[in-house]
Amino acid sequence: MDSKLALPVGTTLDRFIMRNQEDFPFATGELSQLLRDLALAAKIVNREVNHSGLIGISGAYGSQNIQGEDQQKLDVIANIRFIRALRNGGEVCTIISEEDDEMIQTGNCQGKYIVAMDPLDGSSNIDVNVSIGTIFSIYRRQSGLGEDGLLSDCLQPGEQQVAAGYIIYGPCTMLVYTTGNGVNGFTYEPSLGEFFLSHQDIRIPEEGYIYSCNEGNYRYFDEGTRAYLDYCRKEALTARYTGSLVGDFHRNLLKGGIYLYPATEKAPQGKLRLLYECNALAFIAEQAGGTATNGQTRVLEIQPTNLHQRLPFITGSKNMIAKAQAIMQG
Ligand code: P6P
Repeated sequence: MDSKLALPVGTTLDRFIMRNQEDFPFATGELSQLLRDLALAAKIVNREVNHSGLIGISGAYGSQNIQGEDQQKLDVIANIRFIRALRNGGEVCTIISEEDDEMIQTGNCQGKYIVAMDPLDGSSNIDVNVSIGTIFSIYRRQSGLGEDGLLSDCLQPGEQQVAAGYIIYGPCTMLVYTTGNGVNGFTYEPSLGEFFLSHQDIRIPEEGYIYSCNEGNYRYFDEGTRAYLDYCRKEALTARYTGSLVGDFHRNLLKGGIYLYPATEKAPQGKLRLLYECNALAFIAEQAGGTATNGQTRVLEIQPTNLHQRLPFITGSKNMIAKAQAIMQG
C-alpha cells in the first residue's frame, strides 16, 4: 500500500494530552479536561480575531480596565469566551483575568483548579493585524472543595503552577504549553478545527542575537538598563519589538533572544503583570531551558501580594540574560 498517498495528519492536542496524562500531577483527567476547555475557547477567539474587521468587533470598547487601559472590543469578547468555557467545563472554581478587577467565581465549588489569564494580550495591535495572544496559568486550589476559591488560592507563587501556556493568533494560530515536563507547541488547522503537534519539546537556544525592548523608554530606564541597551547596539544585535508580549516571547523562544520590560520612571514597578502574564511565560521559559527574572530574583519565586501587581520582566536565552545581568549590575 502506498502510504504516501495519504500522509498522516499528526498528533492532535487531545491525543497528546491523553498520552501524557500520567505526567500531570494528580492525573485524574480533570486537568486534561481543563486544557481542552482552554483549547475550545482559543478556537472560538481565533475565529473572531481572524475576521474582526468584517463583523464590526474591531476597535475600542469604550471603557477601561483596572489597569486604566482602553479595552478593545475583542478584549471583552475574549474574556467572555474564556470565562464561559472554563465555567461550563466545571474544573475551575475561580478565575483571575486582566479584564476583571476582582476574582471571578465560576460557581464550580468542586472545581480543583484556579486559572489566571490575560484573555487577549497586545490588543492595541488587533486593528493593525499584528500577532496577539492569550496567556494562562493553572494552579490547584489549596482551600477545601465545596466553597468558592479564596484569595490565597489566587496568590500562589509561580512555581506552584501545574500548567501554563499561551495561544498566539498570528500567521498561524498556535497553542504552546507546559505541565512541567517540557514545552510543546500545537498548530491550529481551522479546516479540521484541531490543534496538531508541530513543535515537540521546544528548547530555547542558550545564546541568541535578538533583543526585544521598547527603546522609546530609554531616557526613563535606570543606568544599568541603559548600559545593557548600549551594549546591544554596540554588538549590533538585532532589535525586534512588536508591542505584543506573546509574539515577541514566542519568536525568542524558538530563535533565541531576550525580552525586557524594565521598570521606568513612569512605571517604577514595570508594566507587565505577574499573575496572568509573567508567571506563565516564566514557567515556559524555564521548562525550555531559559531564564525569567525581575532583575533580582526568579519570577517563579515571587510571592504575589495582589491580583494585578506588576514587575520588571526579563526573559529568554540563559546566556543572554546572564550577560545582561552582569552589565546591569556593573
Ligand atoms: P509598550 C501590551 O499592552 C503589553 O502588555 C505587552 O503585550 C507588550 O509587550 C507591552 O505591553 C508593550 O508595552 O509600553 O512597549 O507599548
